[in-house]
Amino acid sequence: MTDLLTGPRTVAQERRLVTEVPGPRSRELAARRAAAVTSAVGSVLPVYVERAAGGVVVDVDGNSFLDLGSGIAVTSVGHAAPEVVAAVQAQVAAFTHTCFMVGPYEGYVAVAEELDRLTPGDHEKRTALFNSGAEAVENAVKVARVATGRSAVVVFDHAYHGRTNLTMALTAKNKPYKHGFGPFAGEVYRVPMSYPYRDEPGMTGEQAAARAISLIETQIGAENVAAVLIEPVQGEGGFVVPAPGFLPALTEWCRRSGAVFIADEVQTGFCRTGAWFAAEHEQVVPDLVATAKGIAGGLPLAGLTGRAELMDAVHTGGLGGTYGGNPVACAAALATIRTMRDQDLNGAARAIEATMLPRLRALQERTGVVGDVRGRGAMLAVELVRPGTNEPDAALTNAVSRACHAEGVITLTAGTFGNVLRFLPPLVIGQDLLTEALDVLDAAFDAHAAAR
Ligand code: PLZ
Repeated sequence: MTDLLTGPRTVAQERRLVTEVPGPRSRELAARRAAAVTSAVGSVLPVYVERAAGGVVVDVDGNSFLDLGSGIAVTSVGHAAPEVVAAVQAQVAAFTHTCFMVGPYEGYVAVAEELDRLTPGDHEKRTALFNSGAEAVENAVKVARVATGRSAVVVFDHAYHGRTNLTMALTAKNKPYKHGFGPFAGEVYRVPMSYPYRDEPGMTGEQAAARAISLIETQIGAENVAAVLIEPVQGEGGFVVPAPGFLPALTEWCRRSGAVFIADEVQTGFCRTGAWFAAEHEQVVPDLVATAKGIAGGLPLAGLTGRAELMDAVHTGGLGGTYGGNPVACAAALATIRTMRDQDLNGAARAIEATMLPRLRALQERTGVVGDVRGRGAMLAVELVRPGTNEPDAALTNAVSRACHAEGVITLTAGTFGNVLRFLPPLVIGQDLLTEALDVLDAAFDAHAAAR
């Protein structure tokens, strides 16, 4: 068992419950929160966090949780990764902010160089930096519209792209993301996703693409489409991996039609799926790539990277923001990317898949409530259904997830129907911890699935 040194105290890489969950200090904070924080913002865990390192999160009562969520695919490099902590500390001491639009600095340029190098394709690229995934996606749409002179944006069933006004329109699911918040931005058109578990059996990726393209051509018109925007593996929508051939067929259609193909790699990017970007699994080269989350080890940063002729089509001053590419976040990103390279975290993601997939498949065999096991690398999920059917079982999904929390394992749910249990461990989590977390998951299923 390794202990990670993070400042004045170490965080043992172990699961350890020393109080009930939530403990007394967490309950106290929950009461203060209820009186001070709007109930419109929810939290998955019933405990409040005091420290975290590597693959472990410690709460204010001293309970240690194994993390299978990474703060929604953010701390891929591990909590408080030593290289990231050191880079952030050095940058904070040097300067925290000038605004890149006022006084530029090297960190921003260096992150752009990395993104231009790492994103798929060896064409000439340019990058702009922002604060959040939603902001990167919004700016992708702005760039595509200026570059094409067209306005329509095509998105997919089950898509998630953010909570701002434009990205709410791009996001599919009503509750909790959109309900009551309209009217939404116009010129957004939704077409069917390739969802192998729920599509007609045997439907190929090419057939699913043809289904979407037919709608685009008849209902929007190819010549009106500025962009086709897609998550190569859907995140909040339930880790839906499209059938092979779907993404290549869509990119090919975009090339032919003069539309911009935008990959939203906010959740899938930065080694999460065992590649720097999920588009690589099918040799897809997007015109624009939106990134965030895993890019900066927990500091808020987002990127938009793409073909130089598209990114430079926008007038100077057309893109920006006060904090976009903040120097502390850029320092964190450079250290994160260096660590991912040095520690081969793509290999680590594939090793996590090799450990987890057989266990999840065994769970499917054993319990009869797992309709589908899917994902790539360290982005894996099970879709829960009533035995013998494909009817979503959101209640069971929540019960299993909460049972994991009570036993010291952080799990997250997802999916249009709320019936997907998803796993996004920090890529540095030890194999021993991963195995222990899977044992806890097994027990949670045994306790709750039997009654179905
Ligand atoms: N695109 C593919 O996954 C964020 C959202 C959690 P921001 N996903 C987590 C929630 O309920 O708000 C996400 C994503 C994809 C865009 C976004 C948006 O990224 O950094 O949250 O704006």
